[in-house]
Amino acid sequence: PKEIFLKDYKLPDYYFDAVDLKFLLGEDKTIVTSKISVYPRTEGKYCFIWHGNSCPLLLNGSDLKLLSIKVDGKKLKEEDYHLDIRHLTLLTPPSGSFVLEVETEIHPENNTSLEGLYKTSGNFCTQCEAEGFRKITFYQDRPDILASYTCRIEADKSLYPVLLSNGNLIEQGDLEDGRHYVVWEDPFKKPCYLFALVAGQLESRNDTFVTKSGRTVTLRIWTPSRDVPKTAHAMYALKAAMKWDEEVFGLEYDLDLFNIVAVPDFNMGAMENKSLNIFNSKLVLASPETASDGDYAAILGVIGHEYFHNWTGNRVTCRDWFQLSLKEGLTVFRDQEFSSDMGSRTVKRIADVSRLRNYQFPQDAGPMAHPVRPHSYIKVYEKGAEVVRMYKTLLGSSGFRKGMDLYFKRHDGQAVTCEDFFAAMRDANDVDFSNFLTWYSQAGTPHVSVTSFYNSDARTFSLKFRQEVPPTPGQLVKEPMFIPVSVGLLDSSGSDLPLATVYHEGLLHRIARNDQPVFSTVLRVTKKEEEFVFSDIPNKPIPSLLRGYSAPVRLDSDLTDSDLFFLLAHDSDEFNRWEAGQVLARKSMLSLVANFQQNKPLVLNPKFVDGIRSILCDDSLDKEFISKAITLPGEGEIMDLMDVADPDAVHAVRSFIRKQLALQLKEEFLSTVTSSRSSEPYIFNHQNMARRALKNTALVYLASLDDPELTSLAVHEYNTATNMTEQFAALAAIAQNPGQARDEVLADFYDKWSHDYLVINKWFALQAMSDIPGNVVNVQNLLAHPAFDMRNPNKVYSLIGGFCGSLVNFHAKDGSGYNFLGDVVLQLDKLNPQVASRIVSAFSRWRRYDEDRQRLAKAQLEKIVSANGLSENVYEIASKSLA
Ligand code: DPP
Ligand code: ZN
Repeated sequence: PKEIFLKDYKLPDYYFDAVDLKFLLGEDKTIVTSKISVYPRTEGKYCFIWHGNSCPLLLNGSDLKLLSIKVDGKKLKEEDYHLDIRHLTLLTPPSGSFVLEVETEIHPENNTSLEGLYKTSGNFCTQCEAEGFRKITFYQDRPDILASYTCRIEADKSLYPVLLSNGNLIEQGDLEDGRHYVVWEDPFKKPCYLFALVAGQLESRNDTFVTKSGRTVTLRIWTPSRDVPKTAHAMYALKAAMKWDEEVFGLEYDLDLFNIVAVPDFNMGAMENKSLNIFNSKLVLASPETASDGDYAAILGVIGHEYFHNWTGNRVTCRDWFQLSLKEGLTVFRDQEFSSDMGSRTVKRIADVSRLRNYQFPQDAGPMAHPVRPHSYIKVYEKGAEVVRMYKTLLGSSGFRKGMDLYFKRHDGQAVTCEDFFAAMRDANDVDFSNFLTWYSQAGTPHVSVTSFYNSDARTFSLKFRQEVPPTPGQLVKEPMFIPVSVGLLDSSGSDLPLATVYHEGLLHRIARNDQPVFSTVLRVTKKEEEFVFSDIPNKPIPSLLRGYSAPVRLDSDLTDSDLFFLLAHDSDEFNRWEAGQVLARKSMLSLVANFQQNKPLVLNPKFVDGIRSILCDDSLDKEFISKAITLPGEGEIMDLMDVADPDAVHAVRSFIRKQLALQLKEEFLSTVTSSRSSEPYIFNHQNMARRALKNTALVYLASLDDPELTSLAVHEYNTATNMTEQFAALAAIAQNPGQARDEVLADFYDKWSHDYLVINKWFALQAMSDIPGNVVNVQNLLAHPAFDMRNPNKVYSLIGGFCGSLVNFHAKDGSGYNFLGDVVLQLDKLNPQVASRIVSAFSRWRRYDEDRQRLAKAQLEKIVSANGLSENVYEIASKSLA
C-alpha cells in the first residue's frame, strides 16, 4: 500500500447528506443496507471528467460481500461499477444529486480485528475510528464527509434485548419469529467514524443531569447486569465532567440522552461516538475491592475525555486524519485540566510530564518521530496536549477561553484543520504568534540550554537561551520554535523576587501590572539564540526555569547542584520543586551508570539521601507530592539520555539507589508505613489517595531490601488490606524478590480473584513486568495459562505489553526477549492487526542499543516484515523501524 501524505489532501468530489442504515443482525451473518443521498461538489475545482459528464464516486470497503447496488432505485449494471478488495467505484453516477442504495453481507461473528462491527461476550458492538466504518458498508470513509444518520436495527429479542445507536430513539416494536426492531435518529451531522451500534444483553445504571439552560439529560451506563454495581464511580465522573465543561468552557450537552457502554474486548481505551460512547470495561468498572486509585483516576480522566469530545471532536471535527491532534491534543488537554481541578494540579502535572518523558520523548528521538501533525498518518496525543497548553500559557485563562469561543463560533458543524484552531486563538486575542505553527510540523524534542549572569553593579540578571531542534527522519534541518518559558527568581531566603521589567532585543518590557507585584513571567523564546535581562535585582538570584513545565522541551541550565537542592527546598512552583529533585536524580544516575560501565564501585552521594529524607519528613508537603518526589526517574527516561542505551547498567544503578535509600531511610520509611494506615472505608479523594500513595511507595522501598522482617511487614499489609490499592501495592512490593513469599502471595492473589478478569490482568502485568532474571520463560508459560486469551486486547497489553516494559528482560542480551516478541507479533497479527502493531512498536528504537542487541532486534524485524500475509498495520511500523 502507498503511504498517504498530508499534501495529497483533496476535497471530496461528492458529499453525503442523509444516511439511512438498516442492520439485520444474525448469528451466522449480518445484512447491512445503506441508503445515502449523494450530491456532487459544485464549487472549487471539480474532478476530471471520466465517463460521460460526471466523475466516478469512490467508496471504501473492506471484508464486505456486495449483495446489490442501486442508483435512484434502479439496479446498477455490472459495467457501471468496479469492485476490488479496497473499493467500490461507481463509474457513471448521475450528474446531479442521487440516491445510492447498497446492500452488503458482513460477518461480525468472525471479526477478531475488533474494528467495524464485531461480537464481544455474545453482544454486538462497533469501533469505527479511524477507518472501521468501511468494514460495515461501502462508504466515503473520511472525516470530512458529514451526514445525518438514521439507523434501524433488527435482532432476536431474547438474545439482544437492548439495541442502541446514536441520537434519539424514535421508534421500536416487535417483529415475527421472536425478533424486534428499533430506529435511532441522530440530528447532528457526523463523520462515519463516530457511528456506533450496540446490541445485547445489558443492564444500565440510570441517572440524570440538568444542564445550565435547564434541560434534563438522561444518563445511562450499560454493562452486563452483574457489573452494574461497579458503575457508580463512572457515573460520578460523567456528571462531574458535564458540569465542569459548562463551568470552564460554557459548553452544554446537546441531546436528551447520553449512553456509555462498557465492553470487555476493545482495542483502545474508549471511543467518543456521538451520544453512545463505547468503553473498554477496564475504564468503567470500579469498586474499592477490585480497582486501584490509579484505576479510579484513569476512569475519571477518560470518562471526561470522551465526554469532552462531544464538542472538541464531534461538533467540530477533523478534516483528515493528519489533523488528529486538532481533536486529541485539545481533548487530552481538556481532560488533564479536568483531572487537575478534581484533584491536585501539581501531582497531575508531574504524572503527565513523567509520561511524556518516558514514552513520548524516546519516540520523538527514534525512527517513529513525528510532528504533532504528522505528514503521514500516525497517532499523537500527549505532545498535542502540550501544544494546546502552550496557547493557554501564552494567552492566560481568559485569552484561551476567548480563542475557544471563537473556534466554536466559526467552526461548529465543520471538519477543520490545526491552522483553523491556531487562527481562532490568534484572532480572538489579536496577537502575533509568528513561528508557533512549527509545533505542528516539526518533529523532535527541542533542546534548550540556558546560561545566567548577575551584574551586581547594574543590578541586572540575564538569561541567555539557545535552542536546537534535533534532526529526525525526513526532517534534517529545523527552524527555531516558539517556546514559552515561565520564569521566577528566588532570593537567598527562597522567596520569589518581584519582577519589574525585562529588557529584550532593544526594548524594555514592563512585567509588573499597575501596582501589583508579579513573581513569575512567561518569556517568549523564538530565536536560535537570545537574551532576556531583568532589572532591579538587588542580589544574585536563583532562577526557577520552565515553571509548570511550560513547554515540552529538554532543558539544560547552568544551575549547580547546590542551586538545585535550594530549589528543591524552596521553589514556590511545586512542579519545579519536584523537577529540581528529578534533575539531581538524573545526574546521579547517569554518573553512576558511567561508574558501573567502568566496573567502579557505586557510591551514593549523601547529600542526595539527605534531600530525599528532608522531603519524606516534611509534614507541610502534600503526601502524594512526596510520593512522586521520592520516586526516581524511570529507566526509559535515563536510557533516553544516553548515547548508547544500556538497560543492564541503568537497571543495576536504579536498583542500587533504591536499595541505598531503603537502607539509609529505613526508620523513616517504617514510620511512614505505620502512620499511613487507616481503618476507614475506601474513599476516592485526593487526601486519601495521597496517604495510600505515600504508604505504598514507602512499602515498596522497604521490601526491596529482601529482609525477612520487612517482607513479613509487606505480607501483613497484603493480608490486612481492605482495598485493591493497598492489596496490590503490597503484592508488588513482595514480588520484587524471587522466593517463597513471592510464590505464595501470587498464588493466593490468583485464587482470590480468578473470577474477575480485570483484576487478573493486574496479576498478569505484575509478573510480566518483573525484573527477575530470565523472566521470559515465565511469561511464555503464562501465555498458556487458562485465564490468558490472545483475542482480548487487555490481556495482550497486560502480559505482552507488560513484558516489553521490563527493560532488562525485553532487552536481554541473549535475544530471548526479542525472539519471544517477534513470534508473538506474528501470531497476534493474524487475529488483531491493530493490537499487533502497537506491540511491534516496542522494537522501533532498536538502533539505540549496542551492536549485539541491534543485530538481534533487527533480525526479528526482518523476520516480521518478510512474513506471509502480514497486515498493513504491522508492516507500516516494522518497515519504518527498519528504514
Ligand atoms: N481512543 C480514542 C480517544 O478517545 C478515540 N478517539 O482518544
Ligand atoms: Zn480522544
